[in-house]
Amino acid sequence: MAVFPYELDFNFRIFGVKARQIIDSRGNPTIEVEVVTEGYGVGIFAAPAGASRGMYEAWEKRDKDDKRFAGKGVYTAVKLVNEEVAQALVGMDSRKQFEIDKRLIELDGTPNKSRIGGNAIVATSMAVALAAADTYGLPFFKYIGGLRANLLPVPLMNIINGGKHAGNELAIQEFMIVPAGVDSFSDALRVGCEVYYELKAFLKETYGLNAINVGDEGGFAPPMKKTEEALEALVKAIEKAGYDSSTVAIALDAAASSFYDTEKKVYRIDGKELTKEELLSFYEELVERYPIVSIEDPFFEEDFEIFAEMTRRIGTKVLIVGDDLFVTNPERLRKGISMGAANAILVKPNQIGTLSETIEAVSIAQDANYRTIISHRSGEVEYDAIADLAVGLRTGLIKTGAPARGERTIKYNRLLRIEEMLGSESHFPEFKVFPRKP
Ligand code: 2PG
Ligand code: MG
Repeated sequence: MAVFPYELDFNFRIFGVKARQIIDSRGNPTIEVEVVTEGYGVGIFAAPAGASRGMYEAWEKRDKDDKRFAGKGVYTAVKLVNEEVAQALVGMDSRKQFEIDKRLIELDGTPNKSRIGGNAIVATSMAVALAAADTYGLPFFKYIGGLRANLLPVPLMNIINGGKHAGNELAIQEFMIVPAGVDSFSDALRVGCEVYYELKAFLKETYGLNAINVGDEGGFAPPMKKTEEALEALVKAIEKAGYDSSTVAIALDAAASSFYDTEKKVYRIDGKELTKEELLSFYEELVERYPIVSIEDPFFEEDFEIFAEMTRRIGTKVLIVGDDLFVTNPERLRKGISMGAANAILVKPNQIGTLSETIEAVSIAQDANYRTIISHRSGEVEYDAIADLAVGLRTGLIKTGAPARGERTIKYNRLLRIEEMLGSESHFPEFKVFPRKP
């Protein structure tokens, strides 16, 4: 096709942008944006929300002074999208994602997207991309990645919740299973579910009925106090399901900023106060004793140096993932790469606010041989686009909670459908997406 008609293809022009307030998986309001093109392509997306948010994330705009929804409403953000943002985007070419995101950033005019709100911007940015894909008649992962979009991700499934996601005393926020030693995504999901059932039975038997209540991401929130208790439970569940560490490994998200005392400069974990050096030794010990392949946010999000030290010491054995550390921000990621801090990045579109910047962060990471993990938030909405992003951007890894609760399963189920769509073209990463085989 010649270039000239491309520009003249008005089907892709944005015809309308409409925002509304809906609620997320915690019952909190969030903004949903719908974009329609002149060729009747429709894209719709809603901003998820974190509980353990990084300090440097794009600003989540909420109506603090409005009593409705206890000050958590997003009415102002909705109004801004329906008026200002809609006016700015209507008529633009929905395929020109980078131009559109630039326009959104300029329109906002603040360094952390606080005027219009990162939540409003991410919902708009993603909805535009989804509308363009729909106008083409392409599945979203194909629109994002074309023929290279054929790598299904290994799921990191959070089946024991602690930290800010649960009402228990576990300092570590997420205890995940990683069914990586299989040949396909569908097998990984099946194995993950089987371990989840066994964990439920084990917890009920050992800790009583209350132990099978679940936290924000659908993982169990048993009344445990110590890190090792949770790890032992995972190991038991994996064994009882008939697997070992050659099939199912373990990943942690410490979300350590949430148990760091910035004044005393200590980490409160397992009833102790640890210095960062002591905490590092504690992680080293855990990695020796358990089949741990990945540790996210092991330290406070300002301390790039200790991330670098940990990467030097055990980065060849385990993924060290920056989430609150990098907040999907290309600038913070570049700084981390230059210092050798971490060797993987958690990728959350709403942390940075636009799809373009998310893609940029993934590209920088991949070029630097950092692993990339597409991720949900603890407060989610029943949308599946991040599943497509994982395949489209070939991240090889996805983190989207327990294989339970609709706002999590919608992502897993989407990956099943993508795998089916790709058929024999689909690939699944080998265990070597992690630094070593456990
Ligand atoms: C995390 C996320 C998602 P939250 O820390 O990785 O699991 O939690 O959305 O609360 O920041
Ligand atoms: Mg995290």
